[in-house]
Amino acid sequence: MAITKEAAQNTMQTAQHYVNQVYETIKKRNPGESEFHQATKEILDSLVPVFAKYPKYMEGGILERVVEPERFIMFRVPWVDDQGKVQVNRGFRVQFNSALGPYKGGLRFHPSVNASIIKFLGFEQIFKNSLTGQPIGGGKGGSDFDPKGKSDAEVMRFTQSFMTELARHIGPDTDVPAGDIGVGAREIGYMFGQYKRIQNAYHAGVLTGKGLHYGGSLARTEATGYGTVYFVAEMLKDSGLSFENSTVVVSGSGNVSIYAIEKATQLGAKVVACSDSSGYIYDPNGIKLDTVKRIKEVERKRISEYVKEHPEAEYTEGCSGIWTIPCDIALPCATQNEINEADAAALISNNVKAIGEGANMPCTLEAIDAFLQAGILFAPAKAANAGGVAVSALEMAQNSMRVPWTFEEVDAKLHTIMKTIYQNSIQAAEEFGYQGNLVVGANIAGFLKVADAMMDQGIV
Ligand code: NDP
Ligand code: 2IT
Repeated sequence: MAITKEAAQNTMQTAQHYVNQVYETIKKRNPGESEFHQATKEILDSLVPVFAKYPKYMEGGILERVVEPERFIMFRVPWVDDQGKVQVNRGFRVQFNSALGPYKGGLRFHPSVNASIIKFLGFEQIFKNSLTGQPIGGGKGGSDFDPKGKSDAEVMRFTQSFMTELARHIGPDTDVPAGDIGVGAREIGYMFGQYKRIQNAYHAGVLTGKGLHYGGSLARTEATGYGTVYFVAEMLKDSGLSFENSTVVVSGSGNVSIYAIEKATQLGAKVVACSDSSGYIYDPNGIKLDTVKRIKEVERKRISEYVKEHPEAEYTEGCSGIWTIPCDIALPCATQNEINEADAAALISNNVKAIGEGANMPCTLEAIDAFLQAGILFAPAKAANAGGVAVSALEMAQNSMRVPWTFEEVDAKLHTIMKTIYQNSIQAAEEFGYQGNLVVGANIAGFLKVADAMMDQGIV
């Protein structure tokens, strides 16, 4: 017995040593890329029990290959603003892993975009896409272009220039971009028009998140937010809890936030707060979503406008104060690292019961540890927000068949996919001795499928 225990300890040590070595190489090869380091660290650490149990995954350089993008593209995006001045932005596309299908992942337009952010998002996308069970590899892209304050004409000229370069790298069977922060239906429309013009062919499946009148899927707009709530509802159910009569705080007021608020409200929750990058609103009677939709989706204004119409609500400048509002369920749906250790402590001291990551990597590693230590239910991003890309894959399927499905059909498939991701993550966590830990479970379940496909396909 003692020998077996010692042997088990040795295999864990060997696995940990191997993972540490790979992580050191990542840091050396990608200096200063803190977001990429953070995303790889979380996944690598949770794979230690996999390498200990199945040493075959340490052979064949699976891990060394999976952390190195198959291709990283960076390009100049010149365009002319409304004053006639030449502007130059930087464009990116990381084609990270194609073991399971064409590269798939969104495009982000935000001034903070750089190589580190694109790589962290692309790396996460590999395992998220694997979890969906759909045939899609992992990719991501974007630009440091800031859509805020730009006219429609400027956004069109920028996106056309961006697509003029990107077009040569993508295709319905090669790489299929979609939206992310700063990229919604308007930008996808301009990009699709430019791609079609360059190719002189109607490749409907080259982009997802398209408008409904030219190949978009019903329920894609709602998919990420709805999917996050479906996933959290499954997690709550296992602990005898639900959204009904709960108080919810959602950060952000963009695509993911709006539809997370909508579904949580439909399930009987009261959502009392949401935000944008300037500040947050608190409405003790529950957020009026129609007002938020009009302000953010139509008028493209600041969330502070809300209190002009609803004087019972309060607006507070600055972002992180939102996590001091008492709630049962917190859904961070804005951006990376928006919940740090202090924010986590505030939520825990207010007796939060569950966290659902709608955004990508919204919690720091320290915040995640704090939630897990405190026994708070925690739904990690790559599982909880996978509904968006899952319905993107359903959009690709409909484009290939040239047959659209109804809203109800797509929504039902989304619901099933989210339940399956939850079950697979719970089971993987249990198999490897981390019962109830969805962070470890999702990482392992996502990794194993990619690793098996990579083994089958040889050293490429
Ligand atoms: P949107 O551009 O529609 O909305 C983003 C929201 O977050 C806005 O309210 C924005 O405020 C706020 N925000 C953005 N950056 C910051 C920042 N640095 N600090 C504070 N607030 C910020 O993007 P999405 O809703 O599409 O994306 C939100 C998150 O969800 C991202 O992490 C994205 O990667 C992730 N995600 C998106 C999916 C999708 O299908 N769209 C799928 C899966 C994940 P403001 O209006 O002031 O800019
Ligand atoms: O982070 C994400 O999963 C997305 N932005 C959606 C990607 C997609 O291809 O739909």
